[in-house]
Amino acid sequence: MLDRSPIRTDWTREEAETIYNQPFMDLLYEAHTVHRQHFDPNQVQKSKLLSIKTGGCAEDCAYCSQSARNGAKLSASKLIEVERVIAEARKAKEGGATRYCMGAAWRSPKDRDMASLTAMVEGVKALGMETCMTLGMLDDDQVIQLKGAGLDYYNHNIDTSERYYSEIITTRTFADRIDTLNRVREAGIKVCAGGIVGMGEQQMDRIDMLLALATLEEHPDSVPVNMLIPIADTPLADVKPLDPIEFVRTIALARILMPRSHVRLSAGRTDMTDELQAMCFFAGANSIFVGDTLLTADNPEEDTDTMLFNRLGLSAMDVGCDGAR
Ligand code: SAM
Ligand code: DTB
Ligand code: SF4
Repeated sequence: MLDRSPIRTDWTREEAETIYNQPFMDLLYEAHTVHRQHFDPNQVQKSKLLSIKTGGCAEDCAYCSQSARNGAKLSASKLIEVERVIAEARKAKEGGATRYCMGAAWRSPKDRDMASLTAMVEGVKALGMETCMTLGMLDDDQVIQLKGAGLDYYNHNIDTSERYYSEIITTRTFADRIDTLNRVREAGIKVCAGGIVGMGEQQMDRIDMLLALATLEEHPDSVPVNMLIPIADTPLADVKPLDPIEFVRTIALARILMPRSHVRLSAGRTDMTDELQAMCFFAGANSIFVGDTLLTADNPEEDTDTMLFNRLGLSAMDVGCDGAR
């Protein structure tokens, strides 16, 4: 019997594979047991996303609508005004979101953008919300400035396994992503790091992606698991959809390997049934993005999520309460 109860960063490939491939009912039972040890299973955190700079990105991520190198037709915008960000965050708070996540289609921020970015963090924090940003790779000085403004979380996904990485992105390396994650953690900003599944990867890539996160010096505080949203005209537009059971297995493995992290059921919920989402919550997902748009793609309408929460007896986690037991 494997010892699975403590928080571990020394998981092996064999252990992760054994967990992932066990009979589905055993896997669900194990994941839910771990989940209950650390969280209230009836609480799900709600985060709201805003694209603060859309399109025209220099990177070539094969899944993304915002890459200037993909054939996608999204036009590039400038960084939006600080006041607009704060006004949108206020609306999100009124709608029940406790964390506000601001995303930019950049390889990395320019130094001239830092004053606006820090003002956004300060303004959103002043509303009593947790702040999160996702801006691409950061250098030491940028990390220090964001920490100084009070940024709570930085989202930076490793997206897939190291092996599959170059099939998906060629303009940066897996190691570049890990460097930024280490810099963010060392500065004392909480780390949000996950990836995307359903990009034509093998099962071992899903396992290795989660293993890479679970064997970092510290587990990320949040682990978004995105189901690929196929975007027309991108290289992954016609990839074969992932078996939903494999998706639930991925969520369950994330929960078991990283018991105290918020596992976020992220992109792709518009194509998921209520039953599939319920199974993901049972397997340990306890965070979602709310609002009808993610960064550029669709997300379920607020009413749809309210109905889902009511059907399942779920409630939203409060800010300041991370839900952990
Ligand atoms: N440019 C920054 C970066 O890449 O780190 C931040 C924004 S980027 C859009 C944030 C994350 O969204 C990506 O790392 C990826 O995991 C996810 N994402 C982007 N397009 C997606 C898609 N079509 N389906 C699912 N997830 C997607
Ligand atoms: C994450 O892992 N998923 C969110 C958030 N972090 C920034 C983004 C999902 C983007 C989905 C595609 C789009 O909206 O363009
Ligand atoms: Fe740019 Fe981020 Fe999209 Fe990659 S995922 S193309 S870095 S916006």
